[in-house]
Amino acid sequence: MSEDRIPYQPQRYLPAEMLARADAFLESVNQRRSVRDFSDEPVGRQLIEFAIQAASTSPSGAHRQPWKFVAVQDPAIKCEIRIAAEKEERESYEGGRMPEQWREALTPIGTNWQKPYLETVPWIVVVFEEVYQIGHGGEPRPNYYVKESVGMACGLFATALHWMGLATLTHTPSPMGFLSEILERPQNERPYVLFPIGYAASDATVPNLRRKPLEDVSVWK
Ligand code: IYR
Repeated sequence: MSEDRIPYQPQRYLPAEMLARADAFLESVNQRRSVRDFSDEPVGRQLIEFAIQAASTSPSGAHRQPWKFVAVQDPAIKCEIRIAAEKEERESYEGGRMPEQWREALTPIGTNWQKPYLETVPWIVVVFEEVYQIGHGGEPRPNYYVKESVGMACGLFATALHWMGLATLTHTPSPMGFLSEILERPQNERPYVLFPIGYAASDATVPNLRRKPLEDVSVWK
């Protein structure tokens, strides 16, 4: 039974130490950028395992942990994913599925339907949301706040990768149904987001964007 309770005494720091830690963390995460130019340099499986474990510490509705991280290293599967993703993306960008206003919003990001990085990267991790659980007798069992839970886990995942010096991109080829087929996932799992993971290429560039300052993203009462 999970009615068990155990003591919890998280680490406390002196006020000055708290500020220094806050500053160091912000300094680090503020250097994270979404990368689309990757190196094909290999990345050890252990690093991906650590990132998945870090992500899986996320809070979740009723502690259902409604996520599955599918880590792909096999070049044949990466190739299949690229072909299927580009087919959908081409239809979105050029087949009129993406409204003009949306395409305009993406102009500064410089994206198009081509996704060569899906084959360059040493790893692709596709995150699936577990829409419902399947009980021991095969019966469906509801999960709660699935999108919120998986979203938070994905934020932790991207942060963990950045912390260890890897680059990634939050990629949502749309629609993503093909990922369930290629990766042979069960009915109760739905693709949520795809992370290409590797080192940034030595000549990688990113758009010169600015982050909203504190006063634009906060309200104080
Ligand atoms: N899924 C497409 C389009 C795209 C959408 C948003 I919102 C972005 O911030 C970036 C891209 C793609 O991956 O290209």
